Amino acid sequence: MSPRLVLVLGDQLTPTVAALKAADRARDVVVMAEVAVETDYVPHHPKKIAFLFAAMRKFAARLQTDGWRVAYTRLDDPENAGSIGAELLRRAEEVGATEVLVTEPGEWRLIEALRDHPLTVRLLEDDRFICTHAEFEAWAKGRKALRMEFFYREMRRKTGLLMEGDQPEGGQWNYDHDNRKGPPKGLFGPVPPRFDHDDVTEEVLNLVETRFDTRFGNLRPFWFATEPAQAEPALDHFIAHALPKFGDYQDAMVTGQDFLFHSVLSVYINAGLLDPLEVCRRAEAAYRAGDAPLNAVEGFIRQIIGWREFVRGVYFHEGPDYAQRNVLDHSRKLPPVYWGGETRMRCMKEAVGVTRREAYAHHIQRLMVTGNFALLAGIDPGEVHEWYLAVYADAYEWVEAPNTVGMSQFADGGVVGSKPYVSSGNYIDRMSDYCKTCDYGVKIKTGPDACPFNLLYWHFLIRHRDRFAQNPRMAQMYRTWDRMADDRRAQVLADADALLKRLEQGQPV
Ligand code: FAD
Ligand code: DLZ
Ligand code: SF4
Repeated sequence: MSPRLVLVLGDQLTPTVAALKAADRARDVVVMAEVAVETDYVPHHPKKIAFLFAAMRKFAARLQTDGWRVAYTRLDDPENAGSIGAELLRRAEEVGATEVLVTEPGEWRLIEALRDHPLTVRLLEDDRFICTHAEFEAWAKGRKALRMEFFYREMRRKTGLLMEGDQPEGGQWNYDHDNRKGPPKGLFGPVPPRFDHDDVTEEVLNLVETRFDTRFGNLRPFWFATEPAQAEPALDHFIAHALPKFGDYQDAMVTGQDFLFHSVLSVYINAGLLDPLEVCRRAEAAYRAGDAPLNAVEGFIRQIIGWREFVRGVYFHEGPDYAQRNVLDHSRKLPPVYWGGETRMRCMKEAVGVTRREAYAHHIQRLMVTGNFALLAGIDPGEVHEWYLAVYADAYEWVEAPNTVGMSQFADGGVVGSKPYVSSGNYIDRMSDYCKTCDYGVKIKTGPDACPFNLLYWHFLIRHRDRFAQNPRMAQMYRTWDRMADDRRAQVLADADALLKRLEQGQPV
């Protein structure tokens, strides 16, 4: 019998991934490839590329030790055909294969390329998720709106996590009302463990340094785990040191504290180095042992079996055009501040700064600083989407697009969230210490020193009044606007227009 090719992509680094389970190690050849099309379709952060290549190389070595025949192509291999599709053709000819087994990729772009491929490609559902496509479709069928909260309850029932029979632990499904504390002075969180470079990682770092030296993002210091034997201690560290306060300070932002009580595990979970269900079971065990409170553990588990599974369901349910949606018709270009350009805004400087250094920012920085600003300023959601996909080490379209295009930019018209996540500077002031050292005044509402969020917040609400005025959760804001004096309203809108003009001209704000 002729061999088949078994394609393993950079985020499929799990020994039991569907394509490997379906393959025969005595017959088939595993194909893994570092290719320019994947590194360049958006300008991925150098740390992300280094993480993926180091983890891919180690995974390939492990498969070989386990008896698999692996055809691995390095980026600088002179034979490198440059894309996943072309690499499959080259390897097929080499070994005489006509058929490919592949676990369904997490991006429509790649799914479509594989469906159109001249070889016979068998796409297998990725079963590393808790909810199958069929289960999500059955849940979504006939619903007027898809809401994470109701989906999440199904996932609690399915997994049995934090359940007492058929009831939620503690009597409530969601403890979010305990989870919105602003940061007290001097709050600091544990630093995630840092891993030394071995020879494999060092070789990858040298390659990435040479090939991607002009890209946005610092390659070094590089400290990510690149194999399960490192990712597991990172999980242990989170459970022991950060989980107990995860809930309380989930929304907090503190200057110089890049991680606070966040897990920094998405990069490992999404690439397949950690199993999401196992991560949740570890968190639940900490609760049962009395080592972490319910609000923290429920909040953490909800992010994984709730939000993570929900956004994946939405991505596949909505179809290949999802990332191009733009219902608010926003068209401004992404301003240079997102690429580290000069700014007077402390919050943007902090959020973009950690992104540049670590290929990471936590959820509230992504949602309520960089995301909020882009939405208020009317930036083209396609550009915003490409930015998030490029700069975060955990970003693949299945998870990034619903979070960006949906949750953050409302460009899907309310599929992911029932209202846009917008706020004035007041929210950022409450949840962070940023405003204390900002050149703008968070309490200033008009004029050159007014916080840009204060100006743009009203501008956004007014330009989209037709769409949002009837939303019961937003009606109060329109009443506040209508009660303002006419001259004040005119001043706010004129100052906001001037700010937007400066953005359009590429001037710093
Ligand atoms: P923690 O705060 O410790 O949360 C625990 C885990 O829950 C995470 O590791 C992650 O697996 C999961 N999780 C939490 N929130 C979400 C969410 N909204 N959607 C999916 N999973 C979630 N997450 C990504 O994994 N990849 C992305 O490309 C991505 N892009 C985002 C873009 C925007 C605009 C926004 C607002 C959010 C995005 N998120 C993305 C969700 C979230 O911000 C990250 O999962 C989280 O910041 C990762 O850091 P952490 O591991 O420390 O998370
Ligand atoms: C993100 C990424 C990058 C930068 N490079 C590669 C690569 O060289 N080879 C590969 O197999 N995968 C890579 N990836 C991940 C894919 O682009 C894609 O995002 C995921 O496989 C989608 O599930
Ligand atoms: Fe950001 Fe406004 Fe606060 Fe400055 S004042 S840090 S711009 S929210």
